[in-house]
Amino acid sequence: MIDESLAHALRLRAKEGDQTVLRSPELKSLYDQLRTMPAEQRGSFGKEINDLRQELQQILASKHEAAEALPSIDVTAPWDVNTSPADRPKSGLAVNGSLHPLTQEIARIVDIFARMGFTALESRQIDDDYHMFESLNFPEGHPARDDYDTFMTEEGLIAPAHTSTMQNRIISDNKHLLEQGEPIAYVIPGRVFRNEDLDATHEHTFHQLEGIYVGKNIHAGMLVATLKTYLNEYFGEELDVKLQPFYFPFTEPSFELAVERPTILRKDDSEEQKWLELLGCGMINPNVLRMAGVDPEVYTGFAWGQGIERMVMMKNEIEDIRHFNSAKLDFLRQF
Ligand code: FA5
Repeated sequence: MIDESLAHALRLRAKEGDQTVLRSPELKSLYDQLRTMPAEQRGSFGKEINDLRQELQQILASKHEAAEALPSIDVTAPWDVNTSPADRPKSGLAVNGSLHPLTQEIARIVDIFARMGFTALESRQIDDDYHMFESLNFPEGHPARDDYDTFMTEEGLIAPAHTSTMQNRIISDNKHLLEQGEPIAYVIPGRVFRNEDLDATHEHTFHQLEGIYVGKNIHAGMLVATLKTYLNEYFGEELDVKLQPFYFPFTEPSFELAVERPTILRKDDSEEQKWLELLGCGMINPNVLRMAGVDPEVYTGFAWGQGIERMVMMKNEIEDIRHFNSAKLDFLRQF
C-alpha cells in the first residue's frame, strides 16, 4: 500500500500546479520500493503507483486548463476586468468632456499665427537662472529681477515667470535659418508662475504666449503690423492699436500695446473704455541677440508676450481669473 500521507503531499503539490511532482524523488522512491518487494505484491503495488501517477497528471492538466480559461487582464483598463459591470467605478463619460477654455483659446491663437508663417513650440515649465534672467539681459543684482518673483527649487531650478525664458533657446537653435536668408518666426505658448498676491486679475499660475521674429531689416512698424493683423483676426473686426513706452530689460525700445476695445465689449464712450492694455513688446535688445550668437549689427527682431487668461476673460466677460483653475464644472461647461 502507498503511504497515504506521501500520496496526499504529492496531490497537494499537483493542485498547486507544481509540474515537477511527476519527476519528484518521492514518486521515484515508490518505483524503487516496487523493485525490491516480493514478486506476488508487485502487481497490485505497481497498479497503485500508476493510478497515483495518472491522478497527478489529471490534476495538473485540469489546473492548466483553468488557468487558460481565465480572462486576460487589460493592464490599461481603469478597473479590474473581472469586476462585474455593475460594480465598476463610474468614470466621467468622455462624451461629456470638452477642451479647457484656455486650451481652446491657445489653439485658436496658434492657428492664426501658423497662418501667418509662425512655428509654435510649447515653453518649458522648469528652467534655470541663465534662461530666466542672464540671457534676457538681467545681470545678477538687476533691480528688474524683482518684477519676476517666482518659485525656485533648492537646487536653483526656476518655475519660469514668463515665456520670455525661451527667447535665447529659440534664437540660438534657429540661427542657421538667418544664414539661409530666412527669418526666425516662432510663437511659444506655455504655463508660467509668479509669487503674486492673488486677486480677481492675478493668479500664481497662468499662461502666456511669446512671439519672436528675427531677420534682416526688421523694425517696430513690422511689430505693430503683425500684432494688429493678429488682433483683427482674433476679434473678428478692424481694431486700432497704440503703443505706450514701457521698460523690459530684454527689449529696447519696449512698449505696452493697447488695442481698441471691441464695440460689443464697450460699456460707454469714455476714453478709458476705449483702450485695453494687452501685452508687452519691443525690439529685441542687442545684448539678447548677442548672447544667442546672433550679430545685432546684421540682424534685428521683435518680441512680444501676452497673458492668455486676461484676454479670454475680457472676450467672455469673466469676472475672476481664479475660475480657470477652479475645476468648477458650472464654469467649464459654458465653453
Ligand atoms: C512679461 O512677462 C514680458 N515677458 C512680456 C514681453 C515679452 C515683453 C517679450 C517684451 C517682449 P508682463 O510682466 O507685463 O511682461 O506680463 C505679460 C502679461 O502677462 C500681462 O500683460 C498680463 O496679461 C499677464 N500677467 C502678468 N502677471 C499675471 C498674473 N499674475 N496673472 C495673470 N496674468 C498675468
